Amino acid sequence: MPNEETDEQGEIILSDLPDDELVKQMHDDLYDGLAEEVKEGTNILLERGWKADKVLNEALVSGMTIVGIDFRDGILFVPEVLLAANSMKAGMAILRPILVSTGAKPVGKMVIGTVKGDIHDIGKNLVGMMMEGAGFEVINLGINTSVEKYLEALKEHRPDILGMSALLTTTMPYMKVVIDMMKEEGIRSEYIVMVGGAPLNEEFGKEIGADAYCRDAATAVETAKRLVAERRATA
Ligand code: B1M
Repeated sequence: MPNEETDEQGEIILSDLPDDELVKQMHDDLYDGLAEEVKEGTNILLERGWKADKVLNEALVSGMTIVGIDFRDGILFVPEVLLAANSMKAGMAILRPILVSTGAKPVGKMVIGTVKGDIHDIGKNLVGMMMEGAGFEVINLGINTSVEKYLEALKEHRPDILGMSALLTTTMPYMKVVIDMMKEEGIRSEYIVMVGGAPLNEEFGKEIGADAYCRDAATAVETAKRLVAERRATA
């Protein structure tokens, strides 16, 4: 028998759920890798007047945190996590135009990429999106970025900031490889270097010679604005 929130086939009708249950259902759908359902839920919350960053944090990022815990504990495996990641990206694609819409002229330029050996890109893309939303021009180099590719991009685009992301303890040392090569080439002081990713911390950022470690996308935006303003004031 269908109840108030299910249809004839017993499927849940997302639009009939109150906000809190819809968010929980979206966490389940993300966990199960159901991209269409995650997209539908994202649209429903926006139609109900939710701000894009609230949908992002409460429905998508929190859902991915649950996936991360079960991945760590060996309950979920790579194929399932890939499906979950794709569902998250499907929701993010809807939020992207809203998060980045800004008529202002660029307040600065950033080149960002996930370091060599690492294919995690959700957090890096989120940082890129939020930076664009704050008025920065962002050149996204993608994943598995070699030192050569970073340096080429710096020469080609002449950004204010180089952003690097790493999600693995085995790939985070590569950030130092890039910074050391910038020093070797005598170009380190021309750029602000910002780093981020779940296994990093403030101390690691200092140790490798970055200008800032950013724990999340919002911190990255605040830090970028502050450091660019400081640099321009002393130029
Ligand atoms: Co992977 N993975 N994964 N994974 N994965 C982690 C990172 C892990 C913590 C899971 C776990 O064990 N709990 C673990 C790493 C352990 C460690 O080294 N400490 C892990 C592992 C082990 C692996 C593999 C080795 C698994 C295997 O093959 N056995 C493998 C590695 C592949 C490789 O890269 N070579 C692997 C593969 C994968 C998938 C492909 C299945 C998939 C990635 C899909 C994709 O990205 N397109 C995946 C996923 C999805 C995860 C988890 C579950 C989620 C990551 C994520 O997207 N988080 C992750 C567990 C976790 O982190 N809880 C895990 C959501 C995102 C919004 O947050 O990326 O932290 P985050 O970004 C934040 C901040 O960190 C910060 O701002 C972002 C937004 O607020 N930030 C920056 C990030 N980058 C920044 C750059 C900046 C500033 C801020 O620059 C200025």
